[in-house]
Amino acid sequence: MRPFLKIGWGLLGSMGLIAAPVRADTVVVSTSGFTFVPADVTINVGDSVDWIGLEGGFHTVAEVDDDTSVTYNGGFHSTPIFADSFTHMFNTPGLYYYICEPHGDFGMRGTVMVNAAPQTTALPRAAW
Ligand SMILES: [Cu+2]
Repeated sequence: MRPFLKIGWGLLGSMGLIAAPVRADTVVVSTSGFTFVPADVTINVGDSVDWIGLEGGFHTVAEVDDDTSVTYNGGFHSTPIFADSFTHMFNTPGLYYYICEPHGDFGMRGTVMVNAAPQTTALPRAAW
């Protein structure tokens, strides 16, 4: 690439006109006793949460409506029920609450905060 072009692209990038590619991440949540660790995570749209340590279904992951509910609401749910781990990709921003069904009454619950995708700026047409 010619030096002028390198400077040109670098200038556009430094002006915030070129957005870096957004990479999907996976956050791992494990279990310790009757708690999820960490219980509350924050991710971006398109990221996944991988729950591990479900001990063959001894613990489960089931979405509920709020931080007091212990009733599965039809959202994400660990499958198969006897799994050791469960991964779910979040494609809609929002705050999600979940419980471990056998231990929800013991306070085994957590949240996933899903932030909207960062704004990207369209590359303007070249003026030269
Ligand atoms: Cu549990």
